Amino acid sequence: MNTIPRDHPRYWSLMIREKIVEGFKNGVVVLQGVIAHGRGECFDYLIGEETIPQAYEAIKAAVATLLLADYPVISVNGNVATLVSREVVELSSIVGAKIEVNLFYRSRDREEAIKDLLIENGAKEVLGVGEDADRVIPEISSERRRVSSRGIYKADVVLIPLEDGDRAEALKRLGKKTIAIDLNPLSRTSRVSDITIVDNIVRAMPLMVKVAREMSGMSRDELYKIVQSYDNKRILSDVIKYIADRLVKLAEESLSNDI
Ligand code: PTJ
Repeated sequence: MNTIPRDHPRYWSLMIREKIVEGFKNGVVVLQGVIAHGRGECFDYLIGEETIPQAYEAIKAAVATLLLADYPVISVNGNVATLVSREVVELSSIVGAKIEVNLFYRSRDREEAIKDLLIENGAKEVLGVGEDADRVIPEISSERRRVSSRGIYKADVVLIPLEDGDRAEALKRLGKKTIAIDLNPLSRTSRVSDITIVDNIVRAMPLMVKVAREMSGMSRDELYKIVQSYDNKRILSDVIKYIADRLVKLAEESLSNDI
């Protein structure tokens, strides 16, 4: 990993890039994942590289949904594994979710590398690797269609960070509740999901772990109330307005700026 000077104004962003590059070198992240990260960075700039109130509201609804679920599953791809394996394991143990590897660019080597990384970070069981991906989601042609009968296939709620739109739609058709983490509020995944957390996964996942710890003592009634009052269409619309307002403000500020 390259050393980034701590006092560099974009230290954190550059460190995250280094993690993605390291994941690529270790065979966890695919080259297309490096590009996808760049798209994410662009949207992160637009929201101001912080967890905005709409994302926080979505996180609370997501955690409540996971805590209420009968059979929740967290779907993990290469980018997710390299950035937040530890948090995936922590969240899964608090909400009682299974962890399943699910890849767009599937290869046996990548499945194993991601499983190893999750196990290194404390996972006891990782589904969706090799023969365990024994079911197929109908109507999807990508490798994302392969799922485990003990995992996503059986799940009532699936957390799908950095997902592609096709599978997000297919999971909905199968009657699953989906929770997306996606910096792009305009993506198909964001629009078809029941709950969309528009935030960088490196901020969203640690926050989900914290919120899950806080909410794990709540009664089912309290959790239901949080889920029932949540409206994803309103949240997405508010996120887009948030970005638009922020850009207008920045444009006005730039007029009075000397640089
Ligand atoms: O590991 P694989 O083989 O499953 O492949 C993973 C990628 C990410 C390459 C694959 O799922 C893919 O092509 O995804 P998309 O369709 O590019 O969608 C990824 C979405 O995640 C985009 O909307 C990005 O803006 C968003 N995104 C990228 N980085 C982050 C992010 N969202 C939250 N946090 C990020 N760090």
